Amino acid sequence: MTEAPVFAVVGHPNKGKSSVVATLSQNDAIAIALEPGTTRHSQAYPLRVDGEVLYTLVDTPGFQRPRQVLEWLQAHSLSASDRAETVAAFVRQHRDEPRFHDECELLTPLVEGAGIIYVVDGSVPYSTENESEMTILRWTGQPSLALINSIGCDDYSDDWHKALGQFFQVVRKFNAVTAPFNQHLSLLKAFGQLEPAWETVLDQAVMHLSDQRAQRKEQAARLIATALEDMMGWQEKRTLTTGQLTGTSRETLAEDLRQRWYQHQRQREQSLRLAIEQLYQHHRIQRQEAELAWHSEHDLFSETSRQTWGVSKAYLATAGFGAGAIGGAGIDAIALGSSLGTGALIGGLLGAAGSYFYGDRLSLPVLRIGPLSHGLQTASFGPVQDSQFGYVVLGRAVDHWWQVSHRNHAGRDLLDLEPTDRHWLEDLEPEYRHEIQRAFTRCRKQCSLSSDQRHRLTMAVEAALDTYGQWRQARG
Ligand SMILES: Nc1nc2c(ncn2[C@@H]2O[C@H](COP(=O)(O)OP(=O)(O)OP(=O)(O)O)[C@@H](O)[C@H]2O)c(=O)[nH]1
Ligand SMILES: [Mg+2]
Repeated sequence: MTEAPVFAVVGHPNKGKSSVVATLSQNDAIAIALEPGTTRHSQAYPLRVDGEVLYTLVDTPGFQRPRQVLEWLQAHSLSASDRAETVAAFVRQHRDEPRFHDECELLTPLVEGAGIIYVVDGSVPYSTENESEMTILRWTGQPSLALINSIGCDDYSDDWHKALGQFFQVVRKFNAVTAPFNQHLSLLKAFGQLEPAWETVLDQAVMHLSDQRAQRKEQAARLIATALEDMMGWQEKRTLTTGQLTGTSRETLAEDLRQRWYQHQRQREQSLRLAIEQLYQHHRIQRQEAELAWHSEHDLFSETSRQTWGVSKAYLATAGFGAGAIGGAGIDAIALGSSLGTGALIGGLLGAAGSYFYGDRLSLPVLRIGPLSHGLQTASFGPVQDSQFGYVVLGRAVDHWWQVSHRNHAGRDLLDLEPTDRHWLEDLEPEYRHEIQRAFTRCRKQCSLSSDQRHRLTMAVEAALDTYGQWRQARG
């Protein structure tokens, strides 16, 4: 098989070279910073899929003294035919000279056969200063592509385009932070067309990356479905002796189990988020909501979450489950203390800790005390009595997945999970809506799903991921 291509990402200091490397190699560990001179040494970052290297990006320091280098090259070249060899000779002779350290670092991969990705900032005006470095790069004779990566808001990309077109075979606009995935693929294809030796291997890379993206979505659906099952069926339990039961007030017991139940749910959501982020090779995302930030609007149990992600009665009615299936029935049952078994008790219903559980619109988990057996009784709290909780978890999970799967690895901003809109679910096919609702009801009643039911929920969640993506796209 042909060796995987290597691309050196080169340019002026502080123009987004490392950002391009981070995005194209899907590596968020690469140092990116406001200060010029962040990258001091060349460093190779292979992109692997299933253990196979598809291509390697080399991050490099920026040019420091391009005019002096070009003067040296011009003084030592006899004809156009020896230019690449003259660049190699420059590197050999100046390797240990501190003043040309950065040039030697960045030219070495090119001398060794790497393709060129030249990065400029299209938000600042074109300057002839760049011409020395572009000339040096042309002298290497390597396949070359220029990227206009706009860091600021102004746009001088037309001028850049014209100038770059004089030096590079292909010129593209590519914003390292915001470029969508299909633009990554299109860059690879463009490179394949520049260099026939790389065409097949880059076509395969495009295929592998597309397959990987589809598989990641399937895996994300599985992770979300499993979390939904866990959270909808979760019960906090404690075994008590008769003495303990009479010594502890039921209120205290209910409060204790309830705290644990909430904590579990919050932590489970956090662990789902981490798993999704790892799936997409994002290991350093900072989220706005801190773990257990109970009082913030970002909290799973906040009123904002309910309003954003909960579904309306009308939605459930159209899902074929009638308004009676939600809210009211559960609350009535608790209030009457009926159908909940011996000793059922409402565990600190409303009000405690403020934001808990969506005011009076949802039925709450309740404390249940099982029958006495061999001097022991089991107290349990949960599962949640209402499917609405599942929709809140689902909406938050799908939104988080979308943000992570559309985030480039050059992104360093906080992940902004600002609430959007609840109505996306109304675009989901009815059969999948039914499937989700059915799964929620089963989890509440049976605490878990059979493997077949879990599979069907996963399919429905995957359809929900697609629906959410389309819905976001339609809204720009
Ligand atoms: N908004 C925006 N900012 C960017 C983009 N690319 C780079 N930046 C910012 O520009 C600055 C420099 O980015 P780097 O990727 O470190 O640039 P570099 O060319 O590797 O810099 P040196 O290693 O110092 O030569 C950082 O503050 C980045 O966040 C972009 O596409 N959009
Ligand atoms: Mg850098």
